[in-house]
Parts: sequence; C-alpha cells; structure tokens
Amino acid sequence: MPVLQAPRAWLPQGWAGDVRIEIDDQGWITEVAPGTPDRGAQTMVGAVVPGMANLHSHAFQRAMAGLTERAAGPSEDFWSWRGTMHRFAAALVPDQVEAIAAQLYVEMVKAGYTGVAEFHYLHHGPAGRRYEDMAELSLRVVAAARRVGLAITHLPVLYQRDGFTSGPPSEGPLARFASSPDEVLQICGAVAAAHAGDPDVAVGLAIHSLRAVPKAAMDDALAGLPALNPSAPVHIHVAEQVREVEDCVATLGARPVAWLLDHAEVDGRWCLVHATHMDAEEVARMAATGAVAGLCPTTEANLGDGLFALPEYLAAGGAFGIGSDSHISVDPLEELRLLEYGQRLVHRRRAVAAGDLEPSTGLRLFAGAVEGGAQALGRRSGHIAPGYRADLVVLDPLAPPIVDQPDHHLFDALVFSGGGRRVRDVMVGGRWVVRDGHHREERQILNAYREAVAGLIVAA
Ligand code: NGQ
Ligand code: ZN
Repeated sequence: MPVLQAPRAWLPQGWAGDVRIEIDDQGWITEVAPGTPDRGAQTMVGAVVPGMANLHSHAFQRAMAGLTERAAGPSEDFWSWRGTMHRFAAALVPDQVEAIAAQLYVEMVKAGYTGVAEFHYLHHGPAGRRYEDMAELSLRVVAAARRVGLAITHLPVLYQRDGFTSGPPSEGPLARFASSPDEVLQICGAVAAAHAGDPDVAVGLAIHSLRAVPKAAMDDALAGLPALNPSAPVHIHVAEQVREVEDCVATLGARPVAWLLDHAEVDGRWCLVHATHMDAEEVARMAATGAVAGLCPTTEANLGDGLFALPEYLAAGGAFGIGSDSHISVDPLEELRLLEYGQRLVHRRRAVAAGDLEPSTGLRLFAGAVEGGAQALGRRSGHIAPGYRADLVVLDPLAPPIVDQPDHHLFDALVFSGGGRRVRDVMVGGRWVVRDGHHREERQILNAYREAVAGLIVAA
C-alpha cells in the first residue's frame, strides 16, 4: 500500500502540516506522522479531512427527486408525499433498485460521503411475494455500494403496518415492506454471510418507526440481534411529524421518544432518526443515552417536518450525524449548512451550533457529524488516526473560497460557501474511489441508471 503525504490534514488534535499517512493492505490506517515530509510518498494535492458518514438513506427515493414538488391538491404535506412515495416504490424491480442505488452512491462518494447507512425496507416483490432469495433486494443494494466503493452499513428494516392502529397489509406497496422479525433477522444474516470478512460492509437492524412496528415485534427483533452481532447498530425513525406524536400519545400514552426510551434499552448503538419533536425532558434523556440523533436537514425541510432542538441537544452533550434520507440533495456540506440555517431563521441568532469549547460553527458541525455518523454506522471511521479505516477526502485546492484559508477558517469556509466543487479525491477503506472529481465507472453507471428509470419518470 502506498504511503500518503498530505500538505495539511485534520487530525484528532487539530490541523497539522506535512502529514505522512501509512495504510495497510486491508485499508486500515497504521501510522500518522505530522511534520514529516516524505518525498517517496504519494502526494495528496489539497487539505485532507475524514470522510463523512451518511447515516440515513432510502436509496430508491433518489429516482423520485424533483418529481413530488407539484401540488396535486390544496394541502400537500408529509402524508401526501408518503402516498406518492409508496406508489413509486410499488413498481420497482430488482434491476432498477440496483441501478438507482449505484448512481446515488457514485454521487455520494463524489460529494465526500465515504459510508452510508442504508435503511432498507423494500424487501419483497409485488403483493409481498417473497423473492426466491428473500435477501435479493438487500444484496442488490449492497452490491451497488461495493461496486462503487462506498462503505455500507446495511439495515434491513422491520415494518409491519401502516399506522399505530392498522393491521398487517395484505396488498399494495406496504406488502412489499412487511416482514416478520424472523424474516428481517434472516435477511440480516444473509447479507452478513455474503460479505463476511469485508471490513467495508456492516449489518445492523432498523425498526421502521413506532407507527409501523408493534412493541412485541420490536422486542422479538431486538432480542434476536445479539446472536448476529452484539454491537450491531439499531436505527429507528422517531417523532418526525406532529401527527405521529399525537397518534403515539393517543395509542401508547406517551410521546414517541419518551415511549422508546421507556421501552427499549437505547444506548450508543442506536440512531434515532429525525427526533424532530421532543419536549425538554426528552431532549435531555435522549442526549444522555449516547444514541446518535440522525438529522436529515434537507429532507426534513422538504417534507415540512419541523425543526430539531439543536441548541438544547448540543448543550446536553448529545451526539448527532447527518443523512440525505430521500436524496433531494446529496451533499454533506449542504446538510450541515441547512442544519445551522434552520436554527438561525427560527432563533434569529448566528453561529448556533458553535459554543465556548468550539467557536467555529463549521468545525463544530463537521466534526460532530463525522464522529456521530461513524458511530451510527458502527464503523471505525471519522478520524485520521491509527486503527481507523482510511476514509479520506482531499479538498479541491482550486476551490476559491477554501484554497488559501488559514487552518482556523477552513471548515467555516468549507461549510458556508455554497456552490462549486469542494471535493477532489476520495478514498474509502484505503482505495481511491474518486480521482480529480470523477469515479472510474460513472459513465456506465449513469447510462444504466438512465435506462433503468426512463419508464418510472414518465409514469410518475
Ligand atoms: C420512509 N421517510 O420510510 O421513507 C419515510 C417516509 C414513513 C421519511 N420519514 C415514510 N423521511 O415515515 O412512513
Ligand atoms: Zn427515513
């Protein structure tokens, strides 16, 4: 494995110059030596930062981006979008699922995401007919990630019903999502077995939401998980919409986050996706669990969810990361920027995420999301340090707003200067997957994507 040389790199202790980075054949960083020019090493041409984890993705929804923005009636909302999304999902065949995922993942690595947690609930064929291999669609999605070179934490999703009081679906799109806890665990096991020994594939479990999963089924799935992997990540959508909070109070007698914390052993393995609507007590309790808040700012804005209690949550020491969720944007910098701007608009303040310990808003956001994201993926990533995966992003040295910034302004310039290319080269697990802004298979993958979605776009 070549030894790399960075003119400057962001290390756990901060920015450092002339950094020599050694990586072994398996893609692990073995040594990092700041202040060590090495003429024999492969030179990276710009500042180097850790790769970002995308902690929440529904890959198939990428092919819907831009297709749900026309008002069909007087009151478009999350729930009407959800209906459209379900109809879209109902038609997809395995080749389409794989082609869409591959295209999306190329865009992710080009934007500087080095890993994704794929919250995968499209398991079965039309009317819920099981594929010959029940893990078919999971394996397709993971194959797309590996072809692209993106690290993936695959999260087969337990899904059982439409809403808190619904029965099991017998037909329609939801029948493609619905599974028993045993089936979901089988899919987890099949993916883990198919990719055993690959350090860039991990498997966890997702509970779709308290709406979609009754307690007994959630308990069964969680009880079966340790046999697969005792430290496997667990993700769940929670408290995204006000109506969901109201329905939860009406049926379970508590707000969603409070109920979850009362009924599951939520800890650092967990990622609570959205957690938009929490009261002050829920914020404090959730932060104390060590779980990661899975924030998806562009999607949450697009769907009209509401605003996460970021200042209170950060003040309580809560961990967070970012996800591109429905993929109306595939850009970690845009997610971080919008995360901060939503807060500024509501609180009429600036530099909301920054604080006494870290005055740089850009650094606070980037560093927090890199760390929380890696935790949510269950991946040793997010630090340029020995023992971590070599997930590295080389910033474009020709991007005017960032090129000559001194260290203490660099993350602010990176996050708060929209437009133009920021990412030049990307390495995942010791392999270069993006070079000078390009992925080696981007043409073929784009052509396959265009062919795969042509019919879908017309039909939508
Ligand atoms: C999903 N997405 O599972 O794709 C959901 C919508 C639902 C987001 N919540 C469907 N952003 O929550 O029931
Ligand atoms: Zn989601």
